[in-house]
Amino acid sequence: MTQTDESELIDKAKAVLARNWLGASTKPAPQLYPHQWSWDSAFVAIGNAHYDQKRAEQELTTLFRGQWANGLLPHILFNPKASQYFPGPDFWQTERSPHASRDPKTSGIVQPPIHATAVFRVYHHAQDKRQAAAFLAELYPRLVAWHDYLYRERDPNREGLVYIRHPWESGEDNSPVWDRALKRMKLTKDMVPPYKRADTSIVSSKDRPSDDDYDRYAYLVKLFYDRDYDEGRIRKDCPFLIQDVLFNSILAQADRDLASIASLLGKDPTPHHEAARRTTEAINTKLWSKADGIYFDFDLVANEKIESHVASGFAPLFAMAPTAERAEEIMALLNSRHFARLGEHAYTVPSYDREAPGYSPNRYWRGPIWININWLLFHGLRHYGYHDYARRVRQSIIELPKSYGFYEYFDPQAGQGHGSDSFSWTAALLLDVLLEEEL
Ligand code: 2M8
Repeated sequence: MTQTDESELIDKAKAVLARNWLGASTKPAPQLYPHQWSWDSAFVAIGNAHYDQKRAEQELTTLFRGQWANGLLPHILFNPKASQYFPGPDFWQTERSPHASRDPKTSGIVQPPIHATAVFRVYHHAQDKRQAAAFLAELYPRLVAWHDYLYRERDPNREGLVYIRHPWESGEDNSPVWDRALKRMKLTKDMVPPYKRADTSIVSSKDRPSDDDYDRYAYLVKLFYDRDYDEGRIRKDCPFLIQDVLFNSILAQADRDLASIASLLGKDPTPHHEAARRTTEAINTKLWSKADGIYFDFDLVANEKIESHVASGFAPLFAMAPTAERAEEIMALLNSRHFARLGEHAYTVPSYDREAPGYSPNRYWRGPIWININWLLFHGLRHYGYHDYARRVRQSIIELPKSYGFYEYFDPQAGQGHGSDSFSWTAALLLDVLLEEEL
């Protein structure tokens, strides 16, 4: 890529983020996602950090305004000016919880906890370190409360692994990993609260989850508000409780970044290092499959591993969990016809095994490439010294939006974009890899 091409691409990516700016935070996409989403905002801040410190900080401080009194960081902060999204604030009924934020209104579930990592990166890139230190001091107690919430409420057996209780909490909503748990829910009409989808009038229904899945998503939300968002009661009755590889890998790295933040503030980093150690150890002991060379989620209701080959099963690389020997076993599967072989003409990394039944190059989280998963794997691969593969993943992060537009996800063979155009984290993470030093 020439310098001119590169600076044009950078300008285009910045324009996507500028277009999606809501005044104090960034929406993930112009129409499909009109509110503030939790992990999207963290990725956006990681991109912004390279050229607009103030905006990067504001993105995250705005997000934490929606934090609940018990530490829960909600997955959506609702934009009162936008109504075209299901489920909106009325559906969530979070006012039933004594802990919920009243203003802004929020959802009642969470998303992968990449926030401490984002906060640390914003500090790292800051030009004005005094301002950035004040930002760290403001967010540190909130991040601590967030991680405390996860370990206190979502890890009842103190295993070091936290559970998710809704596919939306994974961030990978329509992943095949949830299929069995969702099918297990036998629903009758009266169990599903009335609702109307908004997504399929904006993007193709071929790319999105099915109506049956949406019934289950809605049913779970009802189960939460019927129990006033009391985690003990939810845990007792919820048919969907899963220890997710991606969520816990992100948490382990975030614990480490929280430790770095604590040290910068002159506080004791030890508890955060200890949390990271316990979580990585539990990922390695409970979630690893030696036979397959990948990590599997664990279903706490069925008490079994979910043996599905998804790209986020490689996410422990990002958490630096595997030994070097285990990383070799992972590479044997990643660098194969199941995902993407080095030297073969395909973009990396498809979200689902290309040889698995149900693989689709265009259906939401069932095969297409997602830039955020690529970004996590890129960092993991680089850490383990797989530079050729890491370079290839980095190239996909750049090439796909450059050739096909700033889409939400991409076909691994054809490259074509799907879902929403002008998608924020695609732009933000492209900016991050372009503006970071070259490999
Ligand atoms: C998608 O999820 C939302 C629900 O949270 C949806 O489908 O309506 C996911 O890709 C999720 O990871 C992402 O944060 C969100 C906004 O980009 O969209």
